[in-house]
Amino acid sequence: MKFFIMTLFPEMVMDTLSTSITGRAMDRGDLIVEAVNIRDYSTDKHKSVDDYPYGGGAGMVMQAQPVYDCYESIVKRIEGSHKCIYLTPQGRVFKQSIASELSTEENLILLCGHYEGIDERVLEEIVDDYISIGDYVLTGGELPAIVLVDAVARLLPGVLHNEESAVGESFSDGLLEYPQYSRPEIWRDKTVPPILLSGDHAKVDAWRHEQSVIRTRERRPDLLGNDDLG
Ligand code: 4F9
Repeated sequence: MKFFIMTLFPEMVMDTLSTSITGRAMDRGDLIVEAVNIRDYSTDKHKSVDDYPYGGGAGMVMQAQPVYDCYESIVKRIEGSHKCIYLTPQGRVFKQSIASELSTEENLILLCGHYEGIDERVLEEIVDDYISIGDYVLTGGELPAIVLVDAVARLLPGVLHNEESAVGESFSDGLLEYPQYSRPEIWRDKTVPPILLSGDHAKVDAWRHEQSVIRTRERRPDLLGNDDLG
């Protein structure tokens, strides 16, 4: 899968995604990320990309022209299918099932806004999907884009080495993950649950599933369709 990220801060996106697992996946070619600087498409002599909002009000609005020309330059280079996503608090709220749905796309173009927003007319022309990563306002769409790429990338073939690690985890079955333990067997007088030392894999699996259900009921009852701890 290839991600194109339309942004005014390409180094913010590339520096972050070049770190750790996503960075190694990029080095291997299992994940391709290209940040495209919207400012490079400004036709203004001062390379400006924003202007005052019609109707007045605080802040600046990203202009349609550089965003549209940036988008067009990307689409021209894409061979297969693509989908353009604008990261905005006004979108559908991102969750694991959306990451899973997006992981089947050939090319994703992510649009990161800044200032008070982007001229509505270019959004109408190019955006296929509006996605929020939660009900809060950030200074721009870059962090949400990074979150989306990370969540989708780890579902792609080859990105995680352990084939099981993207399967038996939180949310893949709608439950939170069970508690984990590692050495030493006793730490500050706290022991490891004895069943994990038993070597009985069936019993370990049953215990872990039970812990996932208990933990989900306690911490995220909404995931079980409950609003309270009933
Ligand atoms: C985008 C916040 C997606 C949450 C973009 C300011 C944003 C955001 N989810 N906030 N620009």
